[in-house]
Amino acid sequence: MREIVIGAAQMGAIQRADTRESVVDRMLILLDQAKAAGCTLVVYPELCLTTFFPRWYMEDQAEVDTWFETEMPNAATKPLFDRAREYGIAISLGYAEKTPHGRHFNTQITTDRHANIVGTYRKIHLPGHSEFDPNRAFQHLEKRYFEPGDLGFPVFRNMDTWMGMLICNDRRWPEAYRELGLQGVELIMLGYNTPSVNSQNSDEGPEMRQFHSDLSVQAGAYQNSAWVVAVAKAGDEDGHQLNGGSIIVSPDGVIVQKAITEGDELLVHACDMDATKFGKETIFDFKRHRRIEHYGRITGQTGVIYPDGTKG
Ligand code: CDV
Repeated sequence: MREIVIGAAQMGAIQRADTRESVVDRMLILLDQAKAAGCTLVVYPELCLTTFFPRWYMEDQAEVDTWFETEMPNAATKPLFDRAREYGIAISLGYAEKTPHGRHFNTQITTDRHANIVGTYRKIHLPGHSEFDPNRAFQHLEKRYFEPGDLGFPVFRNMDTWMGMLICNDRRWPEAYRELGLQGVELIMLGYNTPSVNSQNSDEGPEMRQFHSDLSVQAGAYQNSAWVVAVAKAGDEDGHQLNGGSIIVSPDGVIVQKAITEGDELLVHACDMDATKFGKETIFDFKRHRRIEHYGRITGQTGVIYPDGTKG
């Protein structure tokens, strides 16, 4: 048995005016709760240090850059790293990263139990658009503020486990999980900010959005026989509602923990990494059952091409 007691640290709303320091104070409270519950790993959401700023249209790059971190840890997050080290708890969190070369990524990092960063992932599937769209109920400008991740889908060894990360929209893409699955991933950590209503279809509300989220995460877990921890930033951010519904999913695809609020809330589950073995050695033993000679379109083609040659 290789057990990791995992805390999924859902976070409630962060308003545009909230400081990073006030957010880190909330993250420290969740970390204290995780320590009391015996957690050795805590997962925080996507872009968890600020409000979900891609909903705001900005033209001034200097203003955009105020939402980004140029180093990690930094002055605001150092208390989190210090306490995580003191507690011996590994942490995973998402933030907007500006690199020394001036590149902008939607990033998640994971530390070991000594607060050393041992894994970095930069979001590959960026949803939304890059210019102001008057036809949407609200904006989703990730394509404007970030470039697609340049690190692929790394899997790294931490806490005697093969770990990987995804970020929000990535969870809807089976290719993303499979990239991790093909590296033997046992634990996938992901954070999300999912607006409760589709900006292009007001009929798609919170229940359907939660269904799609759960469906994607459960399928990704089952089909790769891995634990998946999916953690929301939720609640009302300056009048914009985000879904909660954070979950911890077993390698069978079963939800073993689910958030019941849309605020700061810690889910705890003792996850046995050896529980990933059965699926990986039987129905999803990739080396025996995959048929890559028939999968050429997966990497050779982006959009739909119908059999008559017309493009979708
Ligand atoms: N932050 C996200 O990536 N949000 C998307 C929304 C726009 C659909 C998501 O997949 O939840």
